[in-house]
Amino acid sequence: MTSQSRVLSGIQPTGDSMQLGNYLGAVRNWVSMQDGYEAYYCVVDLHSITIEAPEPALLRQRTRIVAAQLLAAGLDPERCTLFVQSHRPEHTQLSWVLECITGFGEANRMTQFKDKSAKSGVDRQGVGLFTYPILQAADILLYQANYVPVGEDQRQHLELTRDLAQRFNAKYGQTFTVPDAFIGTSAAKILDLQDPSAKMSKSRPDAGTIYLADDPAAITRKIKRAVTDADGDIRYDPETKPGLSNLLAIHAAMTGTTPAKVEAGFAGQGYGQLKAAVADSVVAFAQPFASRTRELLEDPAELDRILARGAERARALAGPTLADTYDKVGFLAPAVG
Ligand code: ATP
Ligand code: LTN
Repeated sequence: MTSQSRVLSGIQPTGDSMQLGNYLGAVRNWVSMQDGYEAYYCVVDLHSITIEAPEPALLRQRTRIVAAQLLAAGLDPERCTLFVQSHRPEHTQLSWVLECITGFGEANRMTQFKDKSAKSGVDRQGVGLFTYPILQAADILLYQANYVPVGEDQRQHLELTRDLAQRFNAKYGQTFTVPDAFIGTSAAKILDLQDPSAKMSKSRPDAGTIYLADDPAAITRKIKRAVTDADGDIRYDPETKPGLSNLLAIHAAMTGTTPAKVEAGFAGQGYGQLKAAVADSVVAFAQPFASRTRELLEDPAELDRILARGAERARALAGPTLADTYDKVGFLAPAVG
């Protein structure tokens, strides 16, 4: 047995495809962390109903789509454990205990709740969105993960997870590994192409979001119409030139270099040339990715088998952590036999 560090991360099956920010900010790192880490990746369907639950058949379909896209992106079920959150009841079972040690004010400080509930208004928002970060903490702590590869927007949720792990450990004795966020650099926050003050997201208007399932013409159109600025200078400066810097960051991530090198390579050229190059680099990835995803989706039974095997493997870690937690809290164990 090796004692490799463990990683765990999750993605919601919201939308009909992942978007470029999911891939560059998180999933790309999931793929590379399969080597050198014991890796657990989860399609967090429970989290995905916190804003609004889609038609049941659509949610099932989206769950398979995300799983297929993760495999198309390079996850290998032989080298990682890929599973669906709702297949493991331990997630909600641990979440309850963590909810009971989370302060109301502490949960209320989560900025994602404020952002996401603004649309419907807090009074009409379901309570699940409020407790969302606590379920996320349960996802992570059940597996004793050391690292959690996520985008920048998840930093605060990881802080809460660490706080809850430390609080529980202090009260009941060592139970949970305290995880670290693993957040990349320039691609950790890909911005909306139409509104560079917001992150790119599946739940924002289409024009600002590149879905990896978009066809080449749509990808090219969205990038050509991306909001930049009027000074015409190709310079990486996320503070004063967020739109343009976002394009440089995307191009750098897609071509395996740094924004500074992309900037240098485009010295003296115009925004049009840069945008054309960015579109080409994204299309070069998205096209084979989309056809691989389609192939995988043609055999849903095989996808379901991969996910079932993943859930079985996940049980080997989640089960003992939950049992230990319940025992420490003092829940009477059911008699055996
Ligand atoms: P939704 O709009 O439904 O909230 P989302 O597109 O924000 O969805 P999630 O499923 O919540 O995506 O996130 C999956 C992973 O992708 C997380 O690690 C998250 O931090 C990362 N991520 C999401 N958007 C971006 C982005 N714009 N840039 C970098 N990383 C991102
Ligand atoms: N909240 C995360 C999704 C998520 C997650 C997790 C990420 C749910 N559970 C556990 C890492 C680890 C988001 O990306 N919005």
